[in-house]
Amino acid sequence: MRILLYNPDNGVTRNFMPHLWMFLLQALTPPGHEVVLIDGNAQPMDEAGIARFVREQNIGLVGIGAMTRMIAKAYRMADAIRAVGVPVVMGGPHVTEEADEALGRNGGPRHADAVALGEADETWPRIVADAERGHLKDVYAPVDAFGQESKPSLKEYPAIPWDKINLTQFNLVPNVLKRSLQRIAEGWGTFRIIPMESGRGCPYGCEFCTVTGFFGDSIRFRTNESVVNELLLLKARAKSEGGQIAVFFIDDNFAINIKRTKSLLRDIIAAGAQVHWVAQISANLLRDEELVDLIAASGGKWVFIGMESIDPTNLADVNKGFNKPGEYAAVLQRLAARNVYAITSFIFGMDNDTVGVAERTLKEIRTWPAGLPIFGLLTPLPATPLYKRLEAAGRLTRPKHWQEFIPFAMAHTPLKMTIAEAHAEVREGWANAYSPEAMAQAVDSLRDKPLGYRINIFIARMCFRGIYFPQMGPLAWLKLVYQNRRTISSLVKEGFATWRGRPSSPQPVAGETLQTGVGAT
Ligand code: B12
Ligand code: SF4
Repeated sequence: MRILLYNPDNGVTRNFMPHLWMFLLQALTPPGHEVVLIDGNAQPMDEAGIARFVREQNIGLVGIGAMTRMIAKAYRMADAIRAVGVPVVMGGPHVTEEADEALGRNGGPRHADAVALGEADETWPRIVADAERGHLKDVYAPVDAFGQESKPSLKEYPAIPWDKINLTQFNLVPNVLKRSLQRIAEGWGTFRIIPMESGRGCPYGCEFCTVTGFFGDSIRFRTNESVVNELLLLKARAKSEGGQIAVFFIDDNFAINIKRTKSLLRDIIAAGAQVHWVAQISANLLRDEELVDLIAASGGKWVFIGMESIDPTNLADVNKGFNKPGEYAAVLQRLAARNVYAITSFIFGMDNDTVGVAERTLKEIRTWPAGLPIFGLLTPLPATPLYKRLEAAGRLTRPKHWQEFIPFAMAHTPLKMTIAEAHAEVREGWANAYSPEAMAQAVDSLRDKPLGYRINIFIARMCFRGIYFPQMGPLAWLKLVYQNRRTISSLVKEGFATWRGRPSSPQPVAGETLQTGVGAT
């Protein structure tokens, strides 16, 4: 049977990274089937396109996975596929919580022939077998022979054949530049960010988060050996292609067991398996100097930190009191001292937020080492404790917000400001953190570092800005380049000087803007 695994686009940005579930289920598919992957972020498709594809390619089963924000698109695509007679099974966090919606049991239309609840590592082979016999069940739950919930241990993790998988759709280097960039240094003809997990689960139970409910609070890890082997495979592939690879450890909290993380990082170093990597780690776990040393030595470049708020009352409200705003600066400095930088994530619209929260947060951020701040709104995702609390209090303004997804729009009323005010705060956060002046300031704050670091932060910031400000077409990019022309020309000049062998003292970037700049780091 030919199986299509499809992940819908998020409708806002081009995702920088493919979704792991597709590769994992492909690797877990019993022999004798062919699995085709399409990520809508990299290969946009509409309803007619996918219906044509499944017919022409003789697809016998389609698996669709989606987060809440993509579910409306996922349902539309599923409807189009089912209309041409091909069965659809859906999985992932949204349908796990809203299975009745996907199966049309709550009064709405049916979108899926079957739903896989929770982690599908062990149910997927059963689903494929049932589909082949034409006997799909409505619901597949991860339970053992006694009907008890069973979670994959991850000790027997499948080897994802990264050396053979066709990754063309996930190359971040534009086609026109591929050839020339292939010749630079060790080669930049391809650049891919690959998702990898080393473990699952987070016991912290933050109120707005799906993870503790979905993966459970039992934390499970792969063996160090299987992670190291996967890294070595990816490294070898990048080398053979004259390209680059970076890994995103998608674990919810990569250092949740510090002892284990240290042992993994030591094994990565010992095996020479270092690649540049990014991981999500909560701020409280980054107090450990030895851990941060190992992060840097094993290739860690960026750490995603869910800071959420600089207000302890807000943090306590969402059960994230383990975050201590007073130590954010020290954590970021500890990382920056090892050339590791942070993606700092903030949520506005929390119950203790008032007008001015963006500026108060930006003021703090400006005192920290340069990084990549991101701003979002408190969102009641289905089945989270937050959803239940707001629903019980009658505060949900769009209880089924996912049915008509609107990016950066609240679905409930905050307590101390209006929805419109919360939206304005998010806009102010993005506009100020990614203004040409702030970009110049970030680049300049790294003036004592080699040029590569400054180019890196500049490019990363240009891309991150796109999470909020649509910059999909060439025109949008040209405008952005024009706005940041001073910083760019300064980086280019310095690059030329370095290339021609002249020792160049790092130049202040965009001198005048610095004087009016956004604060000092
Ligand atoms: C990596 C990641 C991202 C990446 C992007 C995704 C990517 N390219 O991989 C980044 C960092 C960009 C990201 C961003 C966001 N993310 Co995110 N992300 C994750 C994270 C940490 C890992 C995902 C993953 O690969 N997990 C490992 C795989 C193996 O698990 P899985 O995807 O759930 O798949 C298993 C099952 O669900 C099932 N399954 C999944 N799909 C399918 C399909 C079929 C057919 C079947 C049978 C089974 C099946 O089988 C798999 C194996 O067991 C998860 C948390 C988590 N631990 O899952 C959050 C998570 C998915 N993200 C979440 C959210 C909310 C977001 C954001 C909206 C946050 C924000 N406010 O901006 C953004 C928006 C993303 C976008 N642009 O659309 C939520 C989603 C909750 C929900 N109900 O939708 C999660 C669960 C975290 C949370 N805090 O609650 N994210
Ligand atoms: S620490 Fe992160 S992954 Fe864990 S519950 Fe909180 S938000 Fe979710």
